Amino acid sequence: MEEKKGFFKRLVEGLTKTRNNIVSGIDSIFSGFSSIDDDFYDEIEEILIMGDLGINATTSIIEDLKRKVKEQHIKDPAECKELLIESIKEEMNVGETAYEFENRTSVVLVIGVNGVGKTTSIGKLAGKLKDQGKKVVLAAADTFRAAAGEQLVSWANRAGVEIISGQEGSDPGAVVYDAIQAAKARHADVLLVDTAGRLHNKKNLMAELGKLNRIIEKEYPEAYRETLVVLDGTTGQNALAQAKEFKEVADITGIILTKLDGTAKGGIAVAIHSELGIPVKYIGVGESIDDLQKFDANQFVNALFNVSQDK
Ligand SMILES: Nc1nc2c(ncn2[C@@H]2O[C@H](COP(=O)(O)OP(=O)(O)OP(=O)(O)O)[C@@H](O)[C@H]2O)c(=O)[nH]1
Ligand SMILES: [Mg+2]
Repeated sequence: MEEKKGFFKRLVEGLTKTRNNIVSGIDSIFSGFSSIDDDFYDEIEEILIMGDLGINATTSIIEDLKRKVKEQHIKDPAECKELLIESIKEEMNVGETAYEFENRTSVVLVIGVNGVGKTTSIGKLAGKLKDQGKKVVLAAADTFRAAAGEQLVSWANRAGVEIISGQEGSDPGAVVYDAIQAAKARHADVLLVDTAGRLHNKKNLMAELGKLNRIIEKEYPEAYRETLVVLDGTTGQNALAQAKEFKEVADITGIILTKLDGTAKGGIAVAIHSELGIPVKYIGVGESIDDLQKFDANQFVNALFNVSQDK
């Protein structure tokens, strides 16, 4: 229980900027309007769009809110807050968000553009899994620059897990191959693969991912597969655009949304669910090893509106 409290508090703190951006505006609408009319809905709509929830999600949330207001014969704008929170939660419901790979022998491929937080997220995830008693191996398949490998080595040390690296400039496929052999030999539970984030054009990205996927399929067919795209939450709509591009070339199974602690654009998590139907599985709310959390839409929206986690 104690741990859970700390966990929710971290999330609430991490989302401070987003909350200030969305919620203070919303609250002033709820208290500023004396009746529920088109202007009232327009103002809410504007706040949600400014909060990076995206046009699709916002439109659908407002429609849902209107329907609820009508059905329940609500007259007082102040009563709409609970309904709005409910509508946002429903918008994010994309079915069961699976963490199946955590309990299987699995390979997790982590992809994303430059600097979004791939390596950091892998380090945090490794620490999390290790704490659950899992045996974790990291593959430093970002061989593009030496510093990338060193960065992952220091995360491996921090998390207390093994790492397989290659020389700078060596073939990422060879690193993945070696890492699979190591994972098998050591009976590892989860193999986390870090990849290079240099801006790929679509063709290169497809070729590279195709190659890694073939190696994994051939050498480790029994492994459960997970492909996570890391997105930098501070980039708002840009993150959404990146996710769309990755979705076109890879079978993405989930999103890690990072840097939510430093941004007012946390609403993008809603847009990703709503527009892509891909679950956000983890969120980064800081730079330390404990700052990666499983994403829970219910908890996220509660933290966003600073309402108690029991709701
Ligand atoms: N505040 C904050 N910073 C983060 C978070 N996740 C990552 N960072 C920081 O973002 C920067 C880039 O993180 P990396 O993990 O190196 O990103 P990357 O995607 O591996 O980058 P490349 O390998 O260069 O493509 C680092 O300074 C991290 O500390 C987060 O959740 N919150
Ligand atoms: Mg990296």
